[in-house]
Amino acid sequence: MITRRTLLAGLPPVVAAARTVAPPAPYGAIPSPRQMAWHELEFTAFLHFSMNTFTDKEWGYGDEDPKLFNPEKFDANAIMNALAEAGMRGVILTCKHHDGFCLWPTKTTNHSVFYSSWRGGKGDVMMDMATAASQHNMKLGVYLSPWDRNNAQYGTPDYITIYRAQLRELLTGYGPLFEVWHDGANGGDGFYGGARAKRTIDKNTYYDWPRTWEMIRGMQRNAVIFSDVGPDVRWVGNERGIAGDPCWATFDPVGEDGGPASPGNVRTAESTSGQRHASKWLPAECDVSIRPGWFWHEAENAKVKTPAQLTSLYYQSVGRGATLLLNVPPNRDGLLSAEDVASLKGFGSYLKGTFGQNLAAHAKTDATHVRGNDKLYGPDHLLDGHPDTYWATDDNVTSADVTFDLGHAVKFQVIRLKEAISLGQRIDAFTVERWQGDSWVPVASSTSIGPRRLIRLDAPIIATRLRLRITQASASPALREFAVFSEASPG
Ligand code: FUL
Repeated sequence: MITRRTLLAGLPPVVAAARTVAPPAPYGAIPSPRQMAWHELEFTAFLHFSMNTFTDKEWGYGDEDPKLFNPEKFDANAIMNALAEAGMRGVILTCKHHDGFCLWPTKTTNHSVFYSSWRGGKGDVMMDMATAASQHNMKLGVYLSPWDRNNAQYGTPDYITIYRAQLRELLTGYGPLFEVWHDGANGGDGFYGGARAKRTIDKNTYYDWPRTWEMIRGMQRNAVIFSDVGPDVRWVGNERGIAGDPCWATFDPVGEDGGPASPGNVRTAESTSGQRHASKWLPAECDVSIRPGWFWHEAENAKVKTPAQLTSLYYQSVGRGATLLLNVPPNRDGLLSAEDVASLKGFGSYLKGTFGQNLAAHAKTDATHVRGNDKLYGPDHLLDGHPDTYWATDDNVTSADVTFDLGHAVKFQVIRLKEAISLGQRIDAFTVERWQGDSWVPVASSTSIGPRRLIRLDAPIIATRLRLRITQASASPALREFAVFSEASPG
């Protein structure tokens, strides 16, 4: 007769254990599978490249001659290579900025590459990017500005039909996309097909965003949708690339007047830190340019952020659980400038040199609490590098410690923690200590973890034993990683 005992005895220990101690129930809002995949990207590129590159502007009026667009040496592979080398895992292209010029041969307007001098009107920037992205194992995303200063219909319902047709072309013609990006800059002066007028729209109602988002879901199920209010990823509330500390992954956006929020109408002060215990999983993305402007300008070639500045931004965005969307604008040749490539290279080697190896990976662990005393939830999982395993405690335990015996003196400067976010954001505060002489001495304390928390110490320290103390949690902790790293020099 097959009993439960004989059945379990035949299974590998981990599976058998899975049947005896149930995992913790999720706490609060939890990420969707598309958000889970997006969190793993950490660091992605923005490419602001368009008519403005040739007119030396940041916001084109919309009356520019399409013939001006002519990036003779455009090489999507070279661009992609530099981005991938820097450690970026995805790239978002400005398919259309506010001036309305389209980087793909759209059927919806005459204001596109099709009417440019570039490749005799036969070029398609988006297609080249899609091909290069798949060759470099990079994800591709699109930015399609809702505001269109070229289009005669802007401000009327007909423009919404055009905008959606443009989305349809982009979302059905270039393979899988990871992110669809809409900004909140909307309405104002423009060419508008020759009207040269000022057109204002109602940010809450004009675009009927819920209908557009539904359409996007229908075409690209796995793509996250970004805007000031999500629905998948929120703007961090500034263009400096800096998340709040703490930066909670949960957020309930509210309009500037306290009413309903929409892209372009949100209390951005609250976007930076999110809100603990909000009802939506709506993590922050930090967009920032490697240069002062979003587009390439000759005059800014000497103002490219250094690897050390990028490193500092990385800790203030990725290190606080957000994603870093770093803009690197191609120049008039259609290539990244040497200054930008050099900086990316320096920063990329910092990332590789620093995060290649968890120096605590072989430590002996010991936890004050383990869920059901079951190895399946044991503290070794903090070190196994596996994305799906975690250390957890029983439901009623909201403070607990893990000690790490490193076996020998280890010098490090960076600490990384990750929660098992499929179970929600559970931890409110923690401390890391080292054993010094005859007592535990605090090394660092912090609050939110979520997908990731990096702590960069002012100077390297040496330790043989470390202790992680979860000092406050809203639900029993479920932690995926504890790691320490030695910093490489930036650049
Ligand atoms: C803003 C735009 O107005 C800027 O030009 C830039 O594209 C930035 C990323 O988003 O809303």
